[in-house]
Amino acid sequence: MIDLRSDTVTRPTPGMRQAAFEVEVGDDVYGEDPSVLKLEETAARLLGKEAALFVTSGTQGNQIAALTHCQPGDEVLLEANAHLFLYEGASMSALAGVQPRTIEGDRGAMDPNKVRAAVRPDDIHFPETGLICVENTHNKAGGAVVSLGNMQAIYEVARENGIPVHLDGARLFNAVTASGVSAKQYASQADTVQFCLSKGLGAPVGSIITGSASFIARARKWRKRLGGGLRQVGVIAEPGYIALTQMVDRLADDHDNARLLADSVNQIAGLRVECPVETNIVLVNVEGAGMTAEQFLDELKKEGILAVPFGTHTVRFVTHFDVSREDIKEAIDHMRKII
Ligand code: TLP
Repeated sequence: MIDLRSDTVTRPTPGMRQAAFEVEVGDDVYGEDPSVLKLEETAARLLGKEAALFVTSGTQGNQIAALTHCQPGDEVLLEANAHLFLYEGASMSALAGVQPRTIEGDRGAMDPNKVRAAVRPDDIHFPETGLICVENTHNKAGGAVVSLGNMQAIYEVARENGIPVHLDGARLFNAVTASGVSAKQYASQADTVQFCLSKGLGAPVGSIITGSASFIARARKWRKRLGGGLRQVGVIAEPGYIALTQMVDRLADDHDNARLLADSVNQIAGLRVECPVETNIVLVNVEGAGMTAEQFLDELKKEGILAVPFGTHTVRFVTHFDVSREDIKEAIDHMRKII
């Protein structure tokens, strides 16, 4: 199988497995696991924040951010196709008791003027605007990099109004790799950042939230309330540390492979790449081949290729550590055959 469903399918490297085997562990709820402490310190330093918290997943990180920033009844502004809005089971509403309000973006970037216009005035009828969320790279926009300038402009609006900004940086290091802008620079345009260790960076489990020391102290309590206070967690934190310190540079290979996939797909009549490929995600429209996404995916599966539907006629392919350039060429050959 050539699995292009997501970069979440990457398996831990032999080095990560070995580290998990050998690592010295302690009880993290007592703050005694050396690997977790090392990972959190490293992540905080890398992003230029006071503190960091190791959490089980990107979804948990985003939800802890919403719970820590907001009060029930608040409104959260976010892009119309944000992961937080589309793919987290409405957990913001179910858990934090907040109301999401979406703003249609352009390749994942919200217009700062629209964000300003959406901030609620002080009026007894309205919710308080409790949080603004930005996503970078933007998954549903095909791995688009949201520019630092756009993030700066949104952060400006947020500060004018005393509203915190949370960055869903599940694939922040893909944005860093593609743009040359550092993680610290992106993180400086948000109060809190969540990024995933378990996507292109290859760790088996885990995400990080970074922010001020007081925010992280409150977030730690929310993590505990959600049952996310783990014990001898070094067995997953140590692979996470390897992901963060050794796996960032290789993301460029995934981006090259995504471009190869996109260029080759565009040469197959009936298939069309929907948007520019900036990172490791390729959205392919199959309507011209007279198929729905599901039909195309069924045919792909028969050929041993996996991808996911991203719309009626849109299929998403994600390149990652466990697919080689050869695999991409093979996948293309199968697509040609199907067409
Ligand atoms: N995205 C997954 C699916 O949930 C769609 C994927 O395969 O892309 N933020 C963004 C931008 C994400 O893309 C994801 C995962 C998350 C948050 C949630 O991370 P996890 O899966 O660790 O909860």
